[in-house]
Amino acid sequence: MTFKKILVANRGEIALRVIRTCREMGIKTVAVYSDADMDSLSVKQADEAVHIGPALSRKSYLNQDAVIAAARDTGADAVHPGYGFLSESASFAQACHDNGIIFIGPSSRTIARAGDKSAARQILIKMGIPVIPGSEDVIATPEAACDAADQVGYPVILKAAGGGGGRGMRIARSRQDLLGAFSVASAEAGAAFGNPALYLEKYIEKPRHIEIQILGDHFGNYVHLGERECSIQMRYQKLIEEAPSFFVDDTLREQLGSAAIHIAKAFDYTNAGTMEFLLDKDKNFYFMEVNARVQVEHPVTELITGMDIVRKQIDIAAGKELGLAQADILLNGWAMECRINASDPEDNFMPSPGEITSVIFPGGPGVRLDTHIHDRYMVTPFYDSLIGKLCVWAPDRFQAVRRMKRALDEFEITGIATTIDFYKKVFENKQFQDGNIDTHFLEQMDNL
Ligand code: MV4
Repeated sequence: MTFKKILVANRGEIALRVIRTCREMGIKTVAVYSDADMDSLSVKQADEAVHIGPALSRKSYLNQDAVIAAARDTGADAVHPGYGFLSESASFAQACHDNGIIFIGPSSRTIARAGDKSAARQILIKMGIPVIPGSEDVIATPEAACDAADQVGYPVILKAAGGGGGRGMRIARSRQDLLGAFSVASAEAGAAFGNPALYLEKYIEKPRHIEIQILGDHFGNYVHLGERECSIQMRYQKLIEEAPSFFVDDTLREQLGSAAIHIAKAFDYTNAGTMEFLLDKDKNFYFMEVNARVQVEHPVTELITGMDIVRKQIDIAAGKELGLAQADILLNGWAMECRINASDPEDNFMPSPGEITSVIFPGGPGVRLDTHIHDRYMVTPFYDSLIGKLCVWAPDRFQAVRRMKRALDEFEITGIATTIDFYKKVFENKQFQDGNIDTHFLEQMDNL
């Protein structure tokens, strides 16, 4: 089966990204847009466009009924959710299925199972996949937390059972610390997720965040596409990603890839997915979570494998076999991505919406820019501040760093604040250039 028409249930650079692959595949596209995105490039480049509501996400891009109605009204065979918004909504995936529309992603059941961190943890422990040592389930009292900490040893970290991203997290290096941290973490978790429940884990000092891209089809075939190094984060938001990782050797890559495919099989995972791991300084790895969507940073994997991950997503959703064996996946060269955000590094990375009065894009050998912005584009305050991803490929990391510096120097955006100059500083940093990075790098980087 091949799709005749795909509705792209997203906006901005990822909507454009999906439309581009559809056009190359000869598949008609439907864009959806809110009041704020009426003049967006994805609306211009799609074959059709459907207005789905006001700027507020809840009333447009998160409005499941409006998106399903747009797909039905335009006769779309399938929906590509991109990332964010409805991309990891089990109920949306189910609603697509119930309306005879193919959801380009894992099944609703898989999305639900991957989203239940505590149940996922139990499944993986039974399979012998390394998960971070910690409490089996949520912890009811500070004293129970101390008992769990005595089992795994200090330092420990308290985490919110109701959601990730670091909110409600507290590190404790002693019993005293833990007794004091428990109520604060629980209150923060309750405020952030409406669920004060906490669980506890052994704290991994200065970990690296490494993730493995996998592809799985409906015939039980799986491959992994190597790792992405995602440790350069600010307040748990990824800023710079690269593939491969300076920290991962061939043996570790094979171990991580094999673990990722085992996890995918355990979740009966189909389509593109990412398994996130934390690595300690001794290269021990621990499963953290499944991301059941195409990720922002997928281009760095595409650049070193020569693959089009969105095309593979569409082919798998259309019932095609992977047509790839692990031996076919060759990693060539080095890729890096800088997330260009409309936010001000001089003002605590506060969002900086407004009109782009002029833009000069970088280009030339080994430069890829995934963006929806243009001259006079109005950056809206309603959505994530990501306005583009500047990616480079080069034969090795040293040349990739030099190419990224050259591309950043070419990239000019006026009218709003952006993270471009911040990245110039990072790429001048000796520690970064030497690949000596972990999740605490930015906190420690001098002259931020
Ligand atoms: C951890 C950790 C160390 N030990 N868990 C941050 C948000 C959430 N995804 C999990 N996070 C962490 N969990 C244990 N047991 C360190 C972090 C962490 C982190 C993880 C990935 C990427 C960036 C990070 C930045 C700070 C802390």
